[in-house]
Amino acid sequence: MLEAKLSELEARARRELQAASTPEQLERVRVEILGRKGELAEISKGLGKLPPEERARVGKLLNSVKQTLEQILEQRKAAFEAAATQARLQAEWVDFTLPAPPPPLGHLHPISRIQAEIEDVFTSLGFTVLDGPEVETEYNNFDALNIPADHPARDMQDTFWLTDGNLLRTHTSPVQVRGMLKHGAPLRMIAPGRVFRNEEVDASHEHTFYQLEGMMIDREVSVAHLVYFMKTMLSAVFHREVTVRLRPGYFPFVEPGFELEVQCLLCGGAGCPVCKYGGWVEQLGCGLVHPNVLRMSGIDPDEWNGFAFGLGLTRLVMMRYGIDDIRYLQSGDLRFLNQF
Ligand code: FA5
Repeated sequence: MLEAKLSELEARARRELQAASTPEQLERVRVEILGRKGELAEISKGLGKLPPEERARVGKLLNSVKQTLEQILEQRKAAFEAAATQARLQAEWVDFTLPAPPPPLGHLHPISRIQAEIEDVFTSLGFTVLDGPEVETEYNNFDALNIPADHPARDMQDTFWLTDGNLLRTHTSPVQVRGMLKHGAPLRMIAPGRVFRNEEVDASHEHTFYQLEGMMIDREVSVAHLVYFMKTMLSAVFHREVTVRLRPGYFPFVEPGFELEVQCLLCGGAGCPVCKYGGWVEQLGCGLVHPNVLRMSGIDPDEWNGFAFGLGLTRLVMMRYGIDDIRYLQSGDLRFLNQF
C-alpha cells in the first residue's frame, strides 16, 4: 500500500520537477513534495504502523526515493542558475575588438576656412604669409604709412589707444611696413589678421574684425597686375569668374588709390538688398604703393614700385556664405557655426 503510493508519488514528482519552467515553480514542487510538511513527509508518517521488517525495507525505499528526487531537484536548480548566468553574461558581453565610436569632431570657423583658401591662392603665386602683432606702434600703424600725426586720415579709423602710447592696430597695413623692413624688395606678401576699431557695432560693422593685407613690390608693377591678382583671388573664393571694377578711393599710403568692387553675386548686378540695389559690392581698398611709404621703409622708389590691398575678410566671408549680420561670426553660437 505505502509502496504503491510511494512509486506513484515518485513518478509524479519526476514529471513535475521536469515540467517546472521557472525557479519559482521548481520551489513550489519542492515544498509540496519534499518539504517538511510535504507529501513525502506525509507518507513517512505511515511507516510507524508497519511491522518492523516491512518498516526497514519501506523506510529504505523511501530514503532512496527522497534522495533521487533531491538529486533531480538539484540538477534542475543548477540548470536554471546556469541559464541565468548565461543570460547575464550575454547581456554584459562587450566586444573589445570593435572600433570605438568616433569622437565628435569640430571644424574650421568660416573665417579660418576662407583665410586658408586665400593663403593657398597666394602662396601658389609666390607670396609669403606674414604675421604681425595686434598691439602696434603708432609709427607702424600710421606714420610709416604716410599718415603723420596731424593728417586728417587718422580720423578715418577710430583707434583704441593704449596707455603706453601704443594702439590696437586699426588695419593690417602695418604688416606691410614690417614686411618691407625685414625682407626689402622684391617682395610678395600677404598678412591676414585681426584688427580693431572703436566703432558702433551694427549688422555690418564690428569693433573687432579680420582683414587680409597684400603687397607686391617689384619693377614696373602696374594696376593691371593688381586687377589680375584681385580677380584671381576673388574667383577662387567664390568658385566662379567674378566681374570687378575699380573706383577712385583715398588711402594716404597708395597713389593712385581705389575701392575695388565686385558685381553682386546674388543678383548678378540687377540690384538687390545685399548690394543696396547698386549692383556692385565694395570688397577691398587697394592701389599702387605711395613712394613715401617705400622710402620710409628703406626701398628706393626710383627702382621699385608695387601694389597693396587690404581686404575686409569678415565681410568677404559674409558675402561668400550669404550671412546678413556680422555679429554672428564672433558670437560663438554653435547653432550658427554648425551650419558650416
Ligand atoms: C583699410 O583698412 C586699408 N588699410 C586698406 C588698404 C590696404 C587700402 C592697402 C589700400 C592699400 P578700410 O578702412 O576701407 O581700409 O577697410 C578695409 C576693409 O575692411 C573694408 O573694405 C571693409 O570690408 C572692412 N571693414 C572696415 N571697417 C569694418 C568694420 N567695422 N567691420 C567689419 N569690416 C570692416
